[in-house]
Amino acid sequence: MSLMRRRLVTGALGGGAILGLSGCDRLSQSAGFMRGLDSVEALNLWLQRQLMPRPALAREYRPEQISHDFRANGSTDPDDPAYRQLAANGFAAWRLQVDGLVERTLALSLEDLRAMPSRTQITRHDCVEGWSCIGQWQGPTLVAVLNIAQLRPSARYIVFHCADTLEQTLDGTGRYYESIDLDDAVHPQTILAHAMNGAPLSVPHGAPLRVRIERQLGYKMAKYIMRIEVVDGNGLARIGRGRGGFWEDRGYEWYAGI
Ligand SMILES: Nc1nc2c(c(=O)[nH]1)N[C@H]1C(S)=C(S)[C@@H](COP(=O)(O)O)O[C@H]1N2
Ligand SMILES: [Mo]
Repeated sequence: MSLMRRRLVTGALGGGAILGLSGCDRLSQSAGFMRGLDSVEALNLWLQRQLMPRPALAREYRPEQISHDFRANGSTDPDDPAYRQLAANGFAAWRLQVDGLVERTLALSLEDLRAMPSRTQITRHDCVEGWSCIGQWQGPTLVAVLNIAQLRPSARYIVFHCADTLEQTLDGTGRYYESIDLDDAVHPQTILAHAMNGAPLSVPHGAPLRVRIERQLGYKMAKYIMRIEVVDGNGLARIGRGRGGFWEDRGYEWYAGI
């Protein structure tokens, strides 16, 4: 079966992680193939919504089901100097910037975020590489933070800008970033997690803050978040290489439904 067919079928069955899409570090596509992917991706998204509408809530698990050893993946110890300096001081000087199409730009400290009402959820993390781990996550909902900033009417996507550079490139497009639509942004399980398994989020898992988007694959769940940018319907084209995320820029699907 061709890769494109396989993407369609796995997407339609909703089993992308289980049926084995290529690993994060293995997939690289030519520009020509990427253009071909757009229509397939649109069809895949359509099929997924027709046959497998996004479930209202992702499954939540019991405390005894939490994985003893939650694997860390991708960047696990960013060496970017600004990040290292923040980490060395316990992220006291770190601020979450919230800007773009908002009425009020924000600069929230870790204390600000910890003081907000939070949600705690035990969920399964599915990596596109084919492994899964169950963990407990705690933090304010993304929508609560967005409501403080107040979205402008033209807002369509939420972009997470991260501290880590996963690939060294001359133009800076090797920095990790991700994006989601407003449907996922306002979802009750979409949280900005500052704690994992009852402890402050560790550096391997994205300290000081990472997002949880429980109906999508692991690569959507940006770690080391520095800035949340709200953009309009054309906004993703202006960021990175224009496809809405570090891995999307390298061939992965933007909507990574499980
Ligand atoms: N900033 C950043 N976020 C990231 C990544 C990364 O390399 N950098 N890797 C992604 C991938 S592919 C996965 S599977 C998860 C891994 O999260 P974990 O390290 O907590 O297991 O983070 C995602 N978010
Ligand atoms: Mo992943």
